[in-house]
Amino acid sequence: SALPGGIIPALLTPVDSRGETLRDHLVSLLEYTLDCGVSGFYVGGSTGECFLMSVSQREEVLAIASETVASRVPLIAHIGAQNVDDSFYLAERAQALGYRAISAVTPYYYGFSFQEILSYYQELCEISKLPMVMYFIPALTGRTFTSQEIARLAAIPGMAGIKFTADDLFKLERLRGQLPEFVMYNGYDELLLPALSLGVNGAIGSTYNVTAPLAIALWESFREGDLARAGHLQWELNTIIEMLVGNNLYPTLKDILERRGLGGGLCRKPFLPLTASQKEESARIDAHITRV
Ligand code: NAY
Repeated sequence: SALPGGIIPALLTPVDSRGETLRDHLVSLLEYTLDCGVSGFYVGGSTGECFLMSVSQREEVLAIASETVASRVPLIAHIGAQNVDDSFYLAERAQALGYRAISAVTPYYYGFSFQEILSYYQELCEISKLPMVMYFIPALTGRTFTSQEIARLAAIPGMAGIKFTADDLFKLERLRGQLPEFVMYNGYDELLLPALSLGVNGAIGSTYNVTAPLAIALWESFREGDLARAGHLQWELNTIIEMLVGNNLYPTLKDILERRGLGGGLCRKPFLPLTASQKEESARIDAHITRV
């Protein structure tokens, strides 16, 4: 039924030095963020390192998340893959595992035509009973779309929403007005408050794995009309995000979880472990978050 709104972490995948998923660490991260009051999880996206994983590793993470969360909040499975058969397979698994929705990154690398991308989503939406959230991240796919093209994709039966990971807020605003029923998720945590003011339904982001209480407080301040407090919280969050992004984002998020005793583990290759000086910076960032 309904897609979740509110603050939704793009779930990290803790792994060991051989790239195997650390189940206990993943469970701790899920329980910790649930305690913070998040509204759902986006499982197996960019932050989950899906493009560095085998299909069976991705399936395993989808299964651990659904078993652990056990319907306490809705889950969205990112099933996009370069091999279409893998996407179809993961979409089926997501449905069997009780996911609320599937999501797929827009096909990338080969410079596909709009028609090719349209038929990719049409086919996925036909084979899956779950609603689809298209994952728009032009900075990483190298493929952007006009708001007219996004509106055509939104008209596919079963296409229920978009994860808008772009900083073109004019485009976001135009889409919001054009597609009042379409579920829109903000994808750049840096822009949470401006995106909220333009009417997004929720926010999916990597940094919420370690800043969920602050992001939820921002969300609630906005809802209560306390824009001064919401603006202050965005400023606090952006100071943290700037530090995180400057220190190698995903390994730093995981290192912070390790420091909190939640076990973030490592990232898959070719990500490198943090250097000694990056670890010192990570400790400073964690201390800073705790102070805010
Ligand atoms: C994903 O699929 O995990 C996401 O895209 C979540 C959105 C994040 N984008 C990426 C590429 O990591 O949270 C953002 C982003 O990390 C954050 O805004 C810092 O720039």
